[in-house]
Amino acid sequence: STVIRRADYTPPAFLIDSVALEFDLVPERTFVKSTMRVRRNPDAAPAARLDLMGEALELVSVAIDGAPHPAHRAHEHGLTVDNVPDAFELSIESVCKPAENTTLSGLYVSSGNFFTQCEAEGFRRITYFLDRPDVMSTYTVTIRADKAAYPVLLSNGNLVEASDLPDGRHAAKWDDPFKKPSYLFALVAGKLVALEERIRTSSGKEKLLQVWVEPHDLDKTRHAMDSLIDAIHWDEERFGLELDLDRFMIVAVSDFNMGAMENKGLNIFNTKYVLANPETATDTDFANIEAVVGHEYFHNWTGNRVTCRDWFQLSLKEGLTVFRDQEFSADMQGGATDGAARAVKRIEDVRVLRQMQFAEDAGPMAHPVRPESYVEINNFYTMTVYEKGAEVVRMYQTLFGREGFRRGMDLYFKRHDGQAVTCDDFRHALADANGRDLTQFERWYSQAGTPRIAVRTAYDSAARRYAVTLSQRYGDAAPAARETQKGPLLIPFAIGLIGRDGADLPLRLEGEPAAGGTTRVLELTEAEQTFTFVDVEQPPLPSLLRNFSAPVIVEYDYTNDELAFLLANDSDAFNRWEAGQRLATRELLALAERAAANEPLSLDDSVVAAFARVLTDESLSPAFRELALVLPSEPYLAEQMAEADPAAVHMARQFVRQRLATALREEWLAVYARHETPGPFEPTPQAAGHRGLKNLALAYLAELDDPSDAIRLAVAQYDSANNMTDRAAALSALLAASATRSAAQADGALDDFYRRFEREPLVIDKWFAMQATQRGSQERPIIDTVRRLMGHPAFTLRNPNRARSLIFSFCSGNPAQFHAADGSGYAFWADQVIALDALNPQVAARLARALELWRRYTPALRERMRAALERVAAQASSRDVREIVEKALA
Ligand code: B3K
Ligand code: ZN
Repeated sequence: STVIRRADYTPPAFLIDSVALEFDLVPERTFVKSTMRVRRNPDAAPAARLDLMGEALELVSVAIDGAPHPAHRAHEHGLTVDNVPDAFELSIESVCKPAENTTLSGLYVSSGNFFTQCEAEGFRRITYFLDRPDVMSTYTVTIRADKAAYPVLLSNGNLVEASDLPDGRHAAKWDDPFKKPSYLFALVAGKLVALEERIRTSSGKEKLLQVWVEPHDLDKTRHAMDSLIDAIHWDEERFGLELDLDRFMIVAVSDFNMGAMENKGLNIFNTKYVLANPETATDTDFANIEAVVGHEYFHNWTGNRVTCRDWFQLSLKEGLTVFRDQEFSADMQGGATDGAARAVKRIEDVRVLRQMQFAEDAGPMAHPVRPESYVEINNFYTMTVYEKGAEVVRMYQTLFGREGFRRGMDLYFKRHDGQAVTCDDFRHALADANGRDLTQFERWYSQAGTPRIAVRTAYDSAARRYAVTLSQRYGDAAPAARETQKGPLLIPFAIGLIGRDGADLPLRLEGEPAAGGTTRVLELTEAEQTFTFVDVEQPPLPSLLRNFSAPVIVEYDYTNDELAFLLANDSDAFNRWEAGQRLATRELLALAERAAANEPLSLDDSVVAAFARVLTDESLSPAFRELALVLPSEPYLAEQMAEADPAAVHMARQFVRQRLATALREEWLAVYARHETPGPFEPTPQAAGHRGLKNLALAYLAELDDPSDAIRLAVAQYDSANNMTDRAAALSALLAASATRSAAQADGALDDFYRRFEREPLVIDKWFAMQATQRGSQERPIIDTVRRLMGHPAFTLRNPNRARSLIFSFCSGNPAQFHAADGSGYAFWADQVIALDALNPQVAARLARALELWRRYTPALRERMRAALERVAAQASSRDVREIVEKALA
């Protein structure tokens, strides 16, 4: 397979200044005419011919300046046009086949309506083009279609004409005044209705906002609209960025490969990130919708107005836009100043980063934030590019403060509005706006792997000095990561010192005239460096990497008592949580080793006591307590073992859950009662916090040997719930309790849930996912349930959400069952990757990644995984899946 390398970038030989597209929409054969103004790129080496990309197209005709142009050749990857002048009008007619397009890339049909998805390289499946992000053009789009079947016709920008045609057809013409790369093109046609709002932006201009959905979903659009309005105002206030079009549209589609897409003025969303009302959506769904609506909207500036020169620069827009949506959600939850509320969002984000991105960095797909090469670009929409990329952007803000970061952003737009640029351009804008040399910081973009920072401390009571020595190294990184590593990083390391009474000590570094502040951002630039604090009255306890100031692993040997003290006292809410997680992780890993050796398990009372304090501390927010009381996940724990042993991890974690449930039974019951939220449903973060803590209590109570309390509470909660968070949590608790007891109640509730929500596909996805992730046993392996559900009439592989809800949920969300010793999970995985590959390579390649860490597992599992991987390598045909399994096996 062909490897594309960053080092090989060359500018395009031709530019396309404008495109006029005409569509005659027919599901089986859609006719497309494209008329382009083309000229030679003065900044590129002269080329003998014009090479356009094209895929799965039928060529009809080629003309230059109005005359047929026979000197052309269509081939598997596109169209070559010979004998072209320096500047000309190129017209191409072609046909594509939306109804048979199961890849959901390009133009396709979903529920009888037309949709497009062009990022990264889908536009070439619609028409022949220079389908690369550094070719930016203005677009006018004329859509013609049957009026009864497709009453709504949408594309980017402004509607400039609408008319009726003979034979029951009609036409609409759209004009997008902004130059854009082809990956931001969009078209939608079908039977859709919109929730509309008119708002005024900061400059006083009126804007039309629309959320388009199928008619039966109109009652689930309010939250998406509110989120959009909040996002528009937030970007004005925080970054001075205004909506630039007169109209902004969001369209929901149920068949979609990922979350959503930021097409200019016409965002297309997976229904999962648009549709919500209290009956169908959980608090998590509400929060995710706000985040994704924000994310896609923020792309209008970070991605669309300033775009990527090439796909290696993907994090330029994705890392930056994830950072922006994280800050948006934090501001919406906690305002700009409520540190404890902001910490909840930070904890959630770091948890994802550590569980998913750190794992990616430790395996065969490890790559820098700005990758050096790829086979299939769609495989590089990764945790590293998105989440680690967001951490890299956050570090600028940590180094320069909010004002300094804003100065950098302002300069970035001043220099690059309307351009396709690189990660270096962004870094230079931040550096220049703040008068800093950020040469060393470039390594964050080019080195893969997760840095480890070992911390040593020494207190000199006579001199009242406290020395903190930080040394950075990469661990035993995967080979893919190791070969990128060149030298030490610039690491902003936030630190505080805590006194015996639990209060922060004022900080004064050696050489400073006076003490100032209680948190310092140390700048670690060498392999090893010592920072000395002076006037330190008493031996302090260090609070390290506050607010997770860099995406690194901190190694420091706290005692259990010290961790309990930090959990109770640290003024940095993130580090309070972190202390609890460290404590739990250490105990759980020790227990997993014992479980693997068939030794008896026991849990230290001090650990139970530390958790009891959090559980009963009503001065802490419910949302924070919920996060602090959730044990580290099984995949995260397995990843910390020398050899991952999912069964042992599961045993250890279940043991601790049961111990905490039993030892604190009265406390869980009390918390459950205290945090019940009677009255009408409110989707606020506060109310969500109460629900979250209450439902966590229910989940712990379901772990008791005698789960009858949990069953009683869950049945009542299920029956009386006025929202999906409570109803789904009750059902989950019944499923969990059914592992020991209440199979009847669980089955009854499952049936009721299905019947109640039969017409709500997103809720039925939850129904599949809950069953795929439930705990199993020797007598009741969950793979049997999953196999049975594959035959359920509501199951289909063609809908990505549905495939994810059953198959991905099992393979990635139920590790103890998926990694069954007999290899049945792996065989199932291989079958499904191969089946999906024939329909939708992008979705198949995501599933293929479920086995990429196979070398990290115990020998028996490893061999069975290798066999499954080899079977997929032999049978998969797409570039997407081949890249994943070949890298895994290499
Ligand atoms: N930019 C899109 C992702 C496209 C993925 C293509 N395989 C959504 C987003 O990040 O906002
Ligand atoms: Zn994005």
